[in-house]
Amino acid sequence: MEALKNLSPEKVINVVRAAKNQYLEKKPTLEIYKKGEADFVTQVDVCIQEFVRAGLESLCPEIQFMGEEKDNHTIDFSKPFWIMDPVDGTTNLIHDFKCSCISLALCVHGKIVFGVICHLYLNELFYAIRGKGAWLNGKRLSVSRTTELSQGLICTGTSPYYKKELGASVFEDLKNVYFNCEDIRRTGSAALDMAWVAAGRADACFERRLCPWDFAAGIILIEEAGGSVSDFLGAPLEFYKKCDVIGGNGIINEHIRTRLLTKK
Ligand code: 2AM
Ligand code: CA
Repeated sequence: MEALKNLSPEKVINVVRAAKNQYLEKKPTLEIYKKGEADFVTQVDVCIQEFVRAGLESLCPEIQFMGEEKDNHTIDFSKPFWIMDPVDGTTNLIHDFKCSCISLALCVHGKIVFGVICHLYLNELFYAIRGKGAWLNGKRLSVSRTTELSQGLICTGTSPYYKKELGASVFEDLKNVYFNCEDIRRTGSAALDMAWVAAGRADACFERRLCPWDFAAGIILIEEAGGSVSDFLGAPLEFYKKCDVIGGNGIINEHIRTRLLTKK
């Protein structure tokens, strides 16, 4: 927790909020570049990342910065680092589907100690501090109490960047969960799925092959709200590679895990 000692969570949250506000006020032109299959980056992603990176650097210059829109190969994982997705839900942003967020987490000695997820269109800012709970606009969050998968609302993503490679097995897994739960939701933002699990709005979420910036802040939100997060085998997530992610209230996670044919 050393890195947090001189760091005010409020100041970090204010940087994230300011990034959202300057985006909403200035709306940078939506120039779109393609990174891979169904995988895009816009001028908005780049502007928000640079705004937050610079703000964090002035607050705490010794903490490294890992961001989706930069080269991260020099990160020393044994030292503290931020993990940021400037826009989680970029495809939504491009379509004006209004379901995107900024996601920022602080990783210290392989553990997330602080996380913020800020909805770009709703007045909803989620944050969590290790040992101090998960919060939404000042209200403490708890995961749902649902115990039966048949009553569970489950968020998922379709891993569209790996459509040819994973598409068939993703939909096989989806079918197995869908026929045993109340219903499925697909927002297009893994970070928001996780924030909404922390808020008890959904009972669990799962998606294959997510990047660390998609799930880092969501981990601490769900855990501090009383739930749990793991990969499809039940192992903790790691922050230097892509992971298959299940987050939930802790009971529903296990029900989902048994329904997934694809364990890797
Ligand atoms: P993004 O909107 O920041 O691109 C959608 O299924 C989820 O997967 C979103 O959270 C999306 O984040 C994320 N995602 C996008 N590109 C990805 C990639 N190349 N690998 C893994 N996850 C990705
Ligand atoms: Ca992104």
